[in-house]
Amino acid sequence: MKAEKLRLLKEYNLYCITAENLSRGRSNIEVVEKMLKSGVKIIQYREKKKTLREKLLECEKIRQMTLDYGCIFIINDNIEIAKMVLADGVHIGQDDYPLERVRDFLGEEYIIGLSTHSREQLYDAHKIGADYIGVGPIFKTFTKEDVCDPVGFEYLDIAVKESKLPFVTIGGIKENNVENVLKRGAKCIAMVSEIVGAEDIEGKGRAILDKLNNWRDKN
Ligand code: 3NM
Repeated sequence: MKAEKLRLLKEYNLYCITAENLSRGRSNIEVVEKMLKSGVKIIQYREKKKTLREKLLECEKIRQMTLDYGCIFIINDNIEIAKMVLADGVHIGQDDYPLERVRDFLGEEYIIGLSTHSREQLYDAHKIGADYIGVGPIFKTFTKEDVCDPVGFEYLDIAVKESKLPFVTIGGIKENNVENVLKRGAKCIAMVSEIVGAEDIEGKGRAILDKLNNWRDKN
C-alpha cells in the first residue's frame, strides 16, 4: 500500500498544494475539486491561517474527495488532523516536531515528507526515516513567508545524484519554467501559486500533467 503510494512520488507527477489566500476567492474545497478533476494524483493541504476546527472539517471533506478520485492526501504540519482523518501522510518542515516523534505518533503506514534545503538536511532526512523529501526553493517564491533563499539548481543537482529517497522539487515552479527543472532530472514537481492562482485550475492542471507526460515519453 505505502510502497505503491510512494511510487507516485518517484515518477513524473504533479504535486498540488493548497493556499486559500492565493486562490482568487475560491475555497480550498472548490480548488481541490478542480485539481482532482484535472487528474492530479497527489494533493497536500496547506493552511496556516484557520482554526484547528476549521482545518479538521475541511480535511474530512478532502479526505473523502481524494479517496473518491484515488488521489494521495498529504497534510502539512498538522499531524493530529492527519491521524484523525486517516490521511495518507504528512509533510513537515525543519522546525516542526522531530520526524522520529512524528513516526512514533503516526506509525509506519503513514507517508512522512520533510522539507530540505541543503545536502546536510538531505542526508539527515535519510538517517531519521523520512519517506520522501522536498527539495527547494528552486526559484524565488512569495508563497512561503519563512522560506530560505532559493537553493537554485545547485541543491537540485545534488538531490538528483545523491538522494535515495523520492524527492519533490518545489519553489517558484510554473508551467513556463517546469521544463528547465525536468532537464536537471526532477520528476515529481510541486506547485502552489501556479495552480491555485490560475483562472482555470482544471485546465492548468491538465496542461502541466500533459507536459510531464510528454517529457516522460520522450526521455
Ligand atoms: N515549500 P510556489 S517553497 C510550500 O522550499 C513551499 O520547502 C518550499 O510555492 C520549500 O509554487 C514553498 O507558489 C512555496 O512558488 C512554493
